[in-house]
Amino acid sequence: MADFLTDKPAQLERAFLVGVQMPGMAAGEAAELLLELKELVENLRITVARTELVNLRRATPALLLGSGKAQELVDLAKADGADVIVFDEALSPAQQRNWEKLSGLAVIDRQEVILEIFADRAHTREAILQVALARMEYSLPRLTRAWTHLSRQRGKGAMGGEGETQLENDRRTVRDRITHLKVELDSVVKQRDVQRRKRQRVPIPTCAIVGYTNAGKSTLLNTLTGAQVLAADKLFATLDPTTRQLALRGNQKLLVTDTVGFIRRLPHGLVEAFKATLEEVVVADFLIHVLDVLNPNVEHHHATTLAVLAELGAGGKTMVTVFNKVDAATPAMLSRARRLAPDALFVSALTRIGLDTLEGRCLELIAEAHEATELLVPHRRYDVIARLYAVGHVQSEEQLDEAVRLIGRFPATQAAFFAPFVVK
Ligand SMILES: Nc1nc2c(ncn2[C@@H]2O[C@H](COP(=O)(O)OP(=O)(O)OP(=O)(O)O)[C@@H](O)[C@H]2O)c(=O)[nH]1
Ligand SMILES: [Mg+2]
Repeated sequence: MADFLTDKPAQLERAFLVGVQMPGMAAGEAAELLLELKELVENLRITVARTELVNLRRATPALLLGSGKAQELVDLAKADGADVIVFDEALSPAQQRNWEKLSGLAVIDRQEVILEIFADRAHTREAILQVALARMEYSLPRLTRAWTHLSRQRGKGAMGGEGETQLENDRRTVRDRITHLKVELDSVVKQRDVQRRKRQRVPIPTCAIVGYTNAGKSTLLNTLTGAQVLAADKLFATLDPTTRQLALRGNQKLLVTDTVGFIRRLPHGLVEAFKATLEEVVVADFLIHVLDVLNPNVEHHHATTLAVLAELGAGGKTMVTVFNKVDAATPAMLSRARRLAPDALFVSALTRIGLDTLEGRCLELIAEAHEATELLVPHRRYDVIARLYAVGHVQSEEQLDEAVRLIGRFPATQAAFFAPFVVK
């Protein structure tokens, strides 16, 4: 199949960004989103020539904006030598097509930019398949636009009968590929399931680190567990979940999973495609929500993460909220954060500030989930005691004449094993 879906953005070099303050949007929100769009576009190594913020009173079906305003923007973009116009608002396939016709430039929206970054970052088979699927579904209704590009490349005229046939063929190819990708993805997901079930046979409590992209999730996992996940000052550095074991006080073990970052206006197709990966979030015993205390949009990041979690069906999960990067924060940033989430902890994943407190909080959550139980284990059943130390948490151990008296906790899945020794 033609590579017009993957090649195009790689050729683009200078972008003209348009933010739209839509009716009903909070004041300044579009400006903030536009700044974030600039960062996203620069993450694709595309130079941003200019950003323009448009106040819109009523959206139009053809171009979203009025035609006078549209022409004005096209002139500006051309004067800047831009080869692509990027909208922060989602454009319908027809609007995108109309803009391309009007400007003769490539026209994309935030969703496509995010898809491109994900494609750029995907390295494992599962991530590559997930991103490919999301991109195919995004491009299916937009193929007419791609055909315009193709026909120009091939030096053909405007759409005729031949173009329509070609379009039909392209659509069929894309649909076939979507079906194919889904089947492949299914088998990868099954493998992951097998791995997870293997892990669950040794039932250690689990938690997932979630949060906005670039908050410091991977850095936190690395510092806590000595893992070596790539942590970098770029958006969506992590696409694949990594799980590592953390040994808390009293030899309480905890499995910690780092996950893909969230962002505002995350393409719905991506959330869908990454649902399997994000299963780790849904099955975790509790979540650590990491926020970048330095970021001026931290309130929006907080809300976005909660919204995506709700969409994943993980809205009601027990959660520790953590403001990261306090090593570089000003007092004003700290008090703002405290207002946003009064119960939150303040840490620096980089310099280890507050990590002992975080580990203590994790211990409390594990304790709340599994109540302490009294057990009497005969001396000869040393295996039972060893297992309690391995999969649970022992608060106290007392040697009696005929048995060992233990106060401790174990996961519910192990209840049957320990039941004969539990003191009623
Ligand atoms: N000053 C400071 N910087 C930090 C801290 N923790 C992380 N960072 C920096 O923040 C940037 C992003 O860190 P990551 O750990 O990659 O962030 P992430 O949340 O995993 O990001 P994605 O995988 O892109 O979602 C990196 O440049 C880190 O060095 C911290 O405690 N203090
Ligand atoms: Mg990461």
